[in-house]
Amino acid sequence: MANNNRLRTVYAFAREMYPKTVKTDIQYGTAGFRTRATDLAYVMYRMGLLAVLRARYKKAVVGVMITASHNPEPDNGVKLVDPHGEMLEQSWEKLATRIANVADSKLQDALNDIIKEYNIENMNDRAEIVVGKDTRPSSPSLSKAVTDGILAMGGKPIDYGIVTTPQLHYFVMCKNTNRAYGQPTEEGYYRKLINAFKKVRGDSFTNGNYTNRVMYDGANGVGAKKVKYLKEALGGSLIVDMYNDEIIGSGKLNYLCGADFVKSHQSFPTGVPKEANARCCSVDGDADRLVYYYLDDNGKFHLLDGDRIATLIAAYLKEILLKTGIDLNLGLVQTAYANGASTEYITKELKVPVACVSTGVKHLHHKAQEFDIGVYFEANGHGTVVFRPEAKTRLREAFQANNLSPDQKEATERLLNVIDIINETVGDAISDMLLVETILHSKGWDVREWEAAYTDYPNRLMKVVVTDRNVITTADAERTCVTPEGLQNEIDGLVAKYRSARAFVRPSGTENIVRVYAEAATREETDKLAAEVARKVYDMAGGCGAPPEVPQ
Ligand code: NG1
Ligand code: ZN
Repeated sequence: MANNNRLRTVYAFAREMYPKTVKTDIQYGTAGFRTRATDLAYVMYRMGLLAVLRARYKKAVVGVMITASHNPEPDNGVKLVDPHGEMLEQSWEKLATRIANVADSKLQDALNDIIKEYNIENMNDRAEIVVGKDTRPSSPSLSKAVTDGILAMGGKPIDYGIVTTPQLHYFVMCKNTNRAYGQPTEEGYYRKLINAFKKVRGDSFTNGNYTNRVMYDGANGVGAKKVKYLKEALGGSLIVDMYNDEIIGSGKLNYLCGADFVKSHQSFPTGVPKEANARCCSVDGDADRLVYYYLDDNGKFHLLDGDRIATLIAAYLKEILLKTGIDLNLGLVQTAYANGASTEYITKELKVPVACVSTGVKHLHHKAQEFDIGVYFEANGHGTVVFRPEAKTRLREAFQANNLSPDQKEATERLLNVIDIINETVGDAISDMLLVETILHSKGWDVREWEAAYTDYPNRLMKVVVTDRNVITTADAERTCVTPEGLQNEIDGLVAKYRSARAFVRPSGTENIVRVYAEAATREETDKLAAEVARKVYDMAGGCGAPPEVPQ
């Protein structure tokens, strides 16, 4: 009975304040719901409702983040965060899609179905829901819609205001581990990361060719806002020169800057001074992606993307692990978008096992958890390191026991501190930057020495607009195209014409397009292969608009 009253209130709110305004269906994709902010109020309200059911079902705190990451300012989006700070479990993504799309009059029934299916009995629990948002002008009103949904369902919203996506994941994890992971406050987050960073760095801020200054492109978003606090707390240990930190609502969020722009255009962002060989980095609009880059003496742009960050971290962790003498296994997880040269370097030079999984952080995160220490990165700069809880316990116990040599003890202490620099819940641009800076400092490397590990194969990413992207299905971590029938054969034939070539196609999970990726020995061959594959997709998978042009 109490349930029915509750759900009647939920429906009344929905009808009066957050009516469904869009007829077409929306899908919980790779990164939650993402579309024009003006179309999202009812979706936000409904995600507030669902978050409370999820929290009651898991008997834990869950999170809701309002952001559209690297998308332009008029867009916004929402994603749910599970109790250990991970992305929402896949089976609930389907429920999210269902709840977002039912008619107002069917909302009550749809919620009741979930309550019954998952046997959610504690409908009076004031489940805590942690809410955060990025700097978009649309975020405050959308956050209010989420909060209204939480309240209507009888939950307790905890509003963290403007935070980065990874900060929100961290807060959820802290709350559910009874603060063992850290204090669930922004101050607690900075304190944990910076204390560990300073301990590893010690008193000497420079080393060899490493200088303690980095040029930071904040994408005019939350990543810029938050680094202001970080800068102060870092003191002289790392000087972060900040650029692209325009105020909220300037319309410049992610515009010609930020990690996605730098990676996908493979070019220098606007707003950052062009200084030869200066180490620069960019974050995206919610600060969960990071890429590094520099301009050489001739003004040529060099990108150090997620693959480079992953290899740097894996090599460093392998080295310390060896010094500790503690037998833990280390692995690296990539997607098919990882540059082939990075995969060869990791397997052949570093001799670290590599796994390849489908696009989307949840796939990488889960695979990485199969190792004692799992490093994962998407080429676009989203990634982190996860440590198996037993592995952390073994390191702590070994450190406390008195049977390690001084070198082993030093290495174990260092590794334990490095773990605290890392946000294990999800890729975190701020934490990843502190980790990269720690490693470069420890190696005494400038950005060119970091880049010297291997040479990327030229690569090209293209988009093909088709009527229905779902006609493309794939297997083998997206590297083989299963349908339309015959397309993979055609791709194989094209790839065979070029040296050291590779290409694959897959439907995007965030845009209504098919993505084409190609790699080959030279830039010309790569561009030609990518265009030829794109043309095949256009011809065989229902392309629309102008066909992709193939260079002769
Ligand atoms: P889709 O649109 O499914 O390719 C893109 C990125 C993913 C991931 C998501 C979420 C590429 C090729 N794809 O997914 O890696 O970051 O966005 O933001 O970069
Ligand atoms: Zn992002």
